[in-house]
Order: sequence, then C-alpha cells, then structure tokens
Amino acid sequence: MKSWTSVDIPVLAAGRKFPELKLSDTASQGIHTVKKKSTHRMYVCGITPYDSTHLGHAATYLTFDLINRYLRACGSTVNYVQNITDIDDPLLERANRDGIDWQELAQQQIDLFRGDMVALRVIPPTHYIGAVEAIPLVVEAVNELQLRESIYPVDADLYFAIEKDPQFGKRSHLSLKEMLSIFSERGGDPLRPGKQNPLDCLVWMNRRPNEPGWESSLGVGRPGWHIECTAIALKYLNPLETDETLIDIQGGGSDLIFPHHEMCAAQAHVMTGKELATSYVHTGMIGLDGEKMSKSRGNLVFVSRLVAAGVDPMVIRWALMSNHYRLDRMWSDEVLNKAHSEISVVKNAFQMSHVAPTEHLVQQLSEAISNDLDTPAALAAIISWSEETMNGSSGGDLKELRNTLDALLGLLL
Ligand code: 5CA
Ligand code: ZN
Repeated sequence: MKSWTSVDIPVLAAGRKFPELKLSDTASQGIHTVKKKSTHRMYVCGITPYDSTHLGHAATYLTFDLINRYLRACGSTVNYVQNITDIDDPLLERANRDGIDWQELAQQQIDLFRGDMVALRVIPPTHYIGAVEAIPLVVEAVNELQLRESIYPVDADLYFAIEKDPQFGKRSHLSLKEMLSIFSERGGDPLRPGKQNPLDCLVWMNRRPNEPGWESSLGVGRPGWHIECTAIALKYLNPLETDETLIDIQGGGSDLIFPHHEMCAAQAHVMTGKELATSYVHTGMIGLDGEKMSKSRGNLVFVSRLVAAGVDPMVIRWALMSNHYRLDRMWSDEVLNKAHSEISVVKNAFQMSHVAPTEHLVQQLSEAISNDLDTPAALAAIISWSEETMNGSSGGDLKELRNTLDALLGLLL
C-alpha cells in the first residue's frame, strides 16, 4: 500500500550527544533503555479504515513519531512498519450500514488518514501494508503455526490455541476474568462452541454469505485480526537471527494490550521460539466528554474537520503533546485554546531580532524526550525560553533551535 508523502527532517548540528531513549514497557511494567543500534525495528498497529482520523489515532501515531524522530536524531535507521486493517468485521458492518462498497469506504478513509498524517508532520512508515495485500503472508504464518500444532478447526474456521505459548498473558498482566471480558468486548468469541479454550483466537474465517473471501490453501475466506499484524511484522521487519527478540518495539494504544498484542506476541513466540518485542509501548486513550473517543461510541473529533475549520495542525500537535502519552486524557476546546496561546508566545519570541541562549534549551528538549517522551517538560522548557527571549535575553541560535523543534518534536513553527 502506498505510504504518505515523506516529511523533511532537518539535519542537526554535528557532534550533538543525545541521551539514550527510555521507554515504558507494558510487559515488564518498567522502563527500558532502548540500546543504541544501527537499525531499530518498530511495528505500530494502524487504523481500521472506517472513521479516521480522530484525535485518539492522531495522538497514538504522533507518540510513535516522536520515537522515530528521536532514534533518527541519534543517528539510527528506523524500519517502521504499520498495517491497515482493510478487511475486518467492523469495516464490513459500517459499509453495510451506510450502503457503500467496503473497498470504497476503506479507500476514502485511508486517503483521509494519509492527508491528516502529512498535515501533522508524521514521518511515514517504511512499509505501509494492508491486510488484504498481506493475505499470502497470513496463509504462510498459519501454515507455520500448523506445523507447530497450534491450529485447529471449528466448523470451517481456523483457531490459534493460546496454550501453545507458555508465556501467554505475561505481556498484559490480566486475570482470567478480565481477559474473558475484554476478549468479548474487542472482537473475540469466548462462547463459541467447539473451541478448546474460550480465549483461542480466530486466524482464518471461512467465507460468510455476502462477504468477501480470498482463495487460499486454507480455503476461501479472510484473515482473523491478530494474525494479520503478526504476519506483517515478521515479514517486513525482517528479524535478525542473532537478535534475542524479533523486533525492538511493538506499539499501539492501550486498548490493544489485550487481546491484540498478547495474541500477536503469542503467535510469534510459537512460530519462532522468540519473544516478539523488546519493548511493548502503549499510549493512553484520548477521550471526549468523559469517555474514550471511539468509533463505536461515535464521540469523535476529526483532525480533518479541525483543519478544515482553520486550526493550524501544529496547534493540534502541540495540544496532543501537552500531556504525557501514557495518560488517558480528555480532549476539549480548552486544551486546543491553551495550545493556540502557547504557540503564539513561541512565535512572538521567534520574531525577535535576538533570542535567549538556545544551547541549554536544546539539551533540555533531548533530555525530556529521552525520558519516556516527557513532552509536557519539553513544551514547558520552550515556553520559559520564549518568555526569557521576550524579556530581552539574547545570545541564542534561532535556526538551530527551530531545526531541533522540527527534528525532535515535529513542530514547524
Ligand atoms: N486496526 C487495528 C489495529 S491492528 C485498530 O485498532 N484500528 S483502530 O482504527 O481502531 O485504531 C488505530 C490505532 O489508534 C490503534 O493503535 C489504537 O490503539 C489507537 N486508538 C484508537 N482509539 C484511540 C483513542 N481514543 N486514543 C488513543 N489511541 C487510540
Ligand atoms: Zn495490529
């Protein structure tokens, strides 16, 4: 699938030393230091294209964009893979409800998403892969799992047996009761007769009447959700034999911790004998009016609508960075207005013929980002510097500061 237009990233002054990146890891429930390497492998779960791009999506992709930017600024290459769940029940249900062809709906929403990502200056993934184009990979992955006796049929559908992964549950830390309840909330079918374990997940769905299906050695059908991400990650991130884990970072919103990321990790573990990711990184949920912003609840604020109403995408970016990525947080007009006035302060400082010393600020920015993406600290440092500038302080290098804001925070001001 075509990714979106690339974003220019300024080259920072040579010889700058950046602290190693530290990130929260869901599996160990602690902070990991991301060891410096020449290539980092990062997989982030992409949209299901039927109601995009709301501010929850934007906040999540922006978070991984900060990781991508920081690792690149440290001199590493990032192989960044993102999927698009362009065939799944919710997409078909929405297309049916609205009387529109499912492919047309997906295409419209993917186009909208690409435009929003460009507006927000999110660096495109190296590989942007749709579930439909990945069907041959899914079939290969299911074949691998079959060789390891972890696949069984229920009627003409195929299921993955979670008990084949002795680590099952170790990444998400939930009780069985919690797992069962979240599994059924998020597309699972714990009560289906014929399953060996209620938590076993569907990997191949035999074609249903009036639904699309693809011919394969598994029969005519379509992929289950979790195996799609497992197959795409393992193929396009091209894990190294010599690495202890398959990839460096597996990411998405906290709503994916269970079952989605637990299932992907379990499948990858059974297929390869290795743990999927060194770090499992999850963003908090953006909400509106007291509830998680979600397609099913319909309480959505769209990036494209804000932009069409004249809001500067950099103000949206600033607003989403004004709180820590791991916190569940509410979106409101106040959050947006505050971001707007803070950016105005910074822009006023940029108009001054002399600006406050920038060396310390640049260092504060890299320290804040390296510290588990502490964007509130980074933005606070920019505001204090702007105030010092307005108070007449001088001696700074505005060009270098602007480049740093762009390279590390994606802020082109
Ligand atoms: N296609 C699957 C992942 S394979 C999916 O979850 N699609 S999605 O469109 O529902 O979500 C896309 C991404 O946005 C996921 O990483 C999800 O965790 C994240 N996300 C969804 N809602 C929110 C929200 N309210 N706040 C923050 N992130 C969110
Ligand atoms: Zn996924």
